[in-house]
Amino acid sequence: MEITLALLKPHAVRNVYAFQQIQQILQKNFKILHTKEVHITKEISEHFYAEHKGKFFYNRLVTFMGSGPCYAFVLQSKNCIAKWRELMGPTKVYKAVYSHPDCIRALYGLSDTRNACHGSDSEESAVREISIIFPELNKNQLTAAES
Ligand code: RTP
Ligand code: MG
Repeated sequence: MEITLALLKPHAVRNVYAFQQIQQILQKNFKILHTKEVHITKEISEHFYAEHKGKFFYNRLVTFMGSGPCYAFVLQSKNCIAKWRELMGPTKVYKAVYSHPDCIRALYGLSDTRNACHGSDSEESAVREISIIFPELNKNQLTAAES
């Protein structure tokens, strides 16, 4: 079993229809171990997206993530990292629309940055990102959920 972090970004949480549709997709495909509404402060966002520091979209991304509440989910299933990223679709919304018109980012993304959702890209990122967003969970619990 694998675990991953899914984050619904501010504009997708504000859009009630998008929020309900994405939640249904999550419930259908994964066991939801933890969920909460989270306000991602500038400090949390800078830590979370440290790998992108210096890129042209970094400031825009950090500002956007703090523009309203996000919704976070710890998901569990076989291959859930790849499965959730497949359901999200390509990072860039214009590519998503052309190549995977049914994916979440094609349906609810607004721009390359406001692309509706986030998913961890590896087991290491999943544990790191879950610890940032859910600091109240202890790392041993997370590692146990992965086995
Ligand atoms: P994520 O980390 O959010 O699951 O998405 P990802 O792996 O598909 O994309 P990544 O390259 O890690 O980028 C992280 C987030 O930065 C924003 N971004 N904006 N050209 C742009 O304006 C641009 N490129 C990336 C997106 O919000 C992306 O999800
Ligand atoms: Mg990424």
